[in-house]
Amino acid sequence: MVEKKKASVDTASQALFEEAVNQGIRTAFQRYEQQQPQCGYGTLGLCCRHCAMGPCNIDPFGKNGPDRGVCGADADTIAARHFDRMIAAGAAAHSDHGRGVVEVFLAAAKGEAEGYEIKDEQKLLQLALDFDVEIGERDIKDIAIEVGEKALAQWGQQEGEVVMLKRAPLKRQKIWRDLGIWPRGVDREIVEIMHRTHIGVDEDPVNLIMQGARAALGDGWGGSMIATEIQDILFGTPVPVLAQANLGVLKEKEVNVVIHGHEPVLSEMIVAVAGSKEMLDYAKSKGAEGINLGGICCTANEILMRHGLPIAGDFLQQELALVTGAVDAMVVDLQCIMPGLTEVAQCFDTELISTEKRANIRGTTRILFEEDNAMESAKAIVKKACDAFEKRKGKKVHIPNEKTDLVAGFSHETIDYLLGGVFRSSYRPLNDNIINGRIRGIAGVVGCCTPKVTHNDYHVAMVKHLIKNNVIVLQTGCSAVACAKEGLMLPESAAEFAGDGLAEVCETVGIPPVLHMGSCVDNSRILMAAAAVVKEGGLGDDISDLPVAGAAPEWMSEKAISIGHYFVASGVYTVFSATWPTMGARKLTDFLFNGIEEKLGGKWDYVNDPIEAADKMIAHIDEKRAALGILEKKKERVLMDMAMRRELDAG
Ligand code: NFS
Ligand code: SF4
Repeated sequence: MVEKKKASVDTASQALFEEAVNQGIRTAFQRYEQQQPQCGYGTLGLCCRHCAMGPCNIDPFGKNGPDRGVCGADADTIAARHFDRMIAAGAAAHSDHGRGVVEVFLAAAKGEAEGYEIKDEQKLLQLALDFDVEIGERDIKDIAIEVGEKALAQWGQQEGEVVMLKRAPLKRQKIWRDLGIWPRGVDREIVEIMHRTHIGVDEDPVNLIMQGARAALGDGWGGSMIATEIQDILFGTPVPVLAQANLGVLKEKEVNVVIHGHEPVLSEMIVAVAGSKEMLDYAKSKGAEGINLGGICCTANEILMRHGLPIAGDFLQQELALVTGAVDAMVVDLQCIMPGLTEVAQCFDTELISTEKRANIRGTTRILFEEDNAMESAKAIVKKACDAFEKRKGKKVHIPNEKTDLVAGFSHETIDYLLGGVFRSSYRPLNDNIINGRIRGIAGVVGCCTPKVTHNDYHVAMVKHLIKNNVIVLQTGCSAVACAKEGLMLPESAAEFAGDGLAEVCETVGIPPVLHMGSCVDNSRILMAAAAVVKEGGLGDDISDLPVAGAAPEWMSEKAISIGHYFVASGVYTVFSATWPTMGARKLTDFLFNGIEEKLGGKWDYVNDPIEAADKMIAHIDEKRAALGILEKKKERVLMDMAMRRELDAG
């Protein structure tokens, strides 16, 4: 018998997974097993139900089964339409998040949202320049209102160009213009995908994928980037903070409030309220020693980056957090919230509170959250948690010991500042160290976790392999949480895990070899960093010239496909693992993995083994180094050093 794969490489998650099994509680891990075997047509991208003549399947072996749907669509058309709809959904999720943030910002600027204020004026002025808003002697409030209005208009813009893409290198901008894929408006490109993928509209896989690029660019350089910028303006641009990660951050004797989801407009208010004397007194009146906040999913990354609050866990740990029995309230807004949570919460005294009009989850307590009642909602939530604590007090809990220190807060600005120093912040030292070969290249490793592979295994293996080979790693999302738990986000980890060249740079600057850049909308920070490296000079004049690569080794969400596609459309070689959604469509897959590079300079790849995937990223990085004429430098210096060290080790 084949031995069953472990649920997780994270020992805290593995223990809680077993605890759930013992207690007869179902989580995503068991539900995944119950789904086996999963539909082969769906897995290969060969199932279409875009109209009621279907559902239609294509025979993946090209034998006696159908090679076309009822309407005549072939495998490549069907899979391309499906791929585009994933992009549309992902781009919509990020962008709708961005829109929500801009709405709160605008209300705050008008003085209609109590508790919110402008924290980063410098960044507001920067954004004002992007949007051609006059600064002069104007009042900061007036500038903010005009920036907010112009930013909001990006969603509904019908013609012209989404503004933020102008932050990309000029050569990249020309590629987008020449291909006709510069997004006109954030919403428009998403709607156009829905139209073009309706029965009987766009049949050509290449044409479909290029529209996918247009919508994805509207996400990465549009909706997501505006979300990041406005969040920084409202809540502060992240600077380095020390924090902890994993379920060991829960505290038996305190009221544990776990905030799960994505939009910081809610979590920021809860953070503000939970520290108030009023709430602490209330908690104490219920017998608790304090109020302890922790985050799950991207909300975790948001409150970590700006407040140093602990990360309780990643996507696959949301149910396991409840299995500890120690979570008094889990507050959710939207995205990546498993409906399975309610079933788990029912086994405990946990208050499951949903806060979003756009996302009702049956069986939760509804405390709707809007900008004009933010404070009261946050208070009501924390009080509910305290009440739940009173019920939980004295009962057995299963809080694991694991909690790992990490340093986070690496916004694009932080990197700029740390590398260049206070008087001349710049990316020059990074570029120089890439050119001289101490740093071989840069990898963005991002995305979700999925029960399709052992939880966190691929993230950790890939990132360790990359830094060992002197590739500095930038991270966001649940991938960042996985590596934080593993201890890779501490400056000390450079000496332990990184290759000699990278370790030397990290030690000199005092940074970890793996940099936490935030939530998934903050992948826009990685785009900004890439643009800054190009601008700094010496490494070509487009993102596609850089020795960089991207990956999402345990991806599962449609957002991840949108992110991957805007990386590809920005010129980056991007590798996914775990599964690939177009595998049954040969011509389409060949276009995504090869042909698309001719147009966009970046391309997709799928490699299931994380080490092999990392090796392909490194090979790509070396190819780019060779094209820049800097490959040899790396060889002389780093490989000799490593060989020498090996000799020493052997002796
Ligand atoms: Ni990103 Fe954040 Fe995690 Fe995946 Fe979900 S939380 S937006 S989608 S699962 S990384
Ligand atoms: Fe079948 Fe075509 Fe309808 Fe899809 S759109 S379900 S392939 S008939």
